[in-house]
Amino acid sequence: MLGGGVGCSRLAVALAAEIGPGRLTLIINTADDMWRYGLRICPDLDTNLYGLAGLRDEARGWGLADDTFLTIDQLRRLGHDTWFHLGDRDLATHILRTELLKGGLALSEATSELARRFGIETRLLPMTDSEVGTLLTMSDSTHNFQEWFVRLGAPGPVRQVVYDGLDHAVAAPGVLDAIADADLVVVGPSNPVSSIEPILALPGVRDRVMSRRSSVVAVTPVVGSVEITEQGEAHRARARRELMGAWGLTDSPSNVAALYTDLAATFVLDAADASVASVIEANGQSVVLADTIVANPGRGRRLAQTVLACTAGQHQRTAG
Ligand code: FO1
Repeated sequence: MLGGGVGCSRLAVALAAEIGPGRLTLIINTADDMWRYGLRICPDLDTNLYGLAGLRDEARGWGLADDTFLTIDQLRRLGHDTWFHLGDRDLATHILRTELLKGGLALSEATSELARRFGIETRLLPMTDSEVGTLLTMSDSTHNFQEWFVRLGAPGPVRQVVYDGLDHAVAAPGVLDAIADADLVVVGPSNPVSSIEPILALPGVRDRVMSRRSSVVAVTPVVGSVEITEQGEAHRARARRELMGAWGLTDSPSNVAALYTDLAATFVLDAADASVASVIEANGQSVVLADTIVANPGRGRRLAQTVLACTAGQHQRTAG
């Protein structure tokens, strides 16, 4: 599965439980990584690491459950602008990763070492070993992704999205082979602009996914017909709306499906949005309807089963 943070992670946990953790490979976006306090922070890798280890804070969707924020509080007392909240125990992950990187390991090697220490069997691959950033330009300022998303609260309008460093980046070892060898390739329910596109834009990745089109299923990150009540989800939806807007698109399931027409034969659409299924089908994709909001493990299991049924070619438009 290709993906980003919490949406991808929730489905990954369910997929790993269904097929066995050793049979799942995750190719994770690193274009919103950054250096902070001299530490390499990889939010999407961390979210998946903690999710698979059963340690993620479910309410926030990121960081470790039951973490404390004493260090960041003290930094604030000392007059530092602490807009990016690193938990005390979360810091251990960033310290260890940074030590491993400074010791000469590539990010992919440091990530598998972290995964081993967290007791994770699922293969967790960063999309690349190179440092890539996402720069968002507003009318009179440019920000890196975390600054825009966390510090500023994902404001609009965003005029331009640039993946800084992607020109010189290559896919991490194992990424292209994992896509070639998979029984099923899942484009996860992640932000198409900030999480999926940076992965696809790496040399060879888009072509490799396209070559597997009949075995590729994309899961919608957008549920248009259900009101969002959860604060974190609302924040992520606002960011997606702005970033889709930067691409000249409204944030709708059919627009996301259209981005993946050449890549994925099947699109998993939320059953609440069934009315747009025919629009997607007219574009040449099979639509599978499912409950895509993974609000609890039971719903995750059902979505994972629906996604996995796509391997068996059960492409029927039924609620999963
Ligand atoms: N998200 C926030 O909304 N506020 C934070 O202070 C914050 C800190 C943070 C620290 C470590 C980490 O791994 C993730 C963190 N996130 C935080 C989540 C992150 O900003 C985004 O959810 C992802 O980058 C988008 O996928």
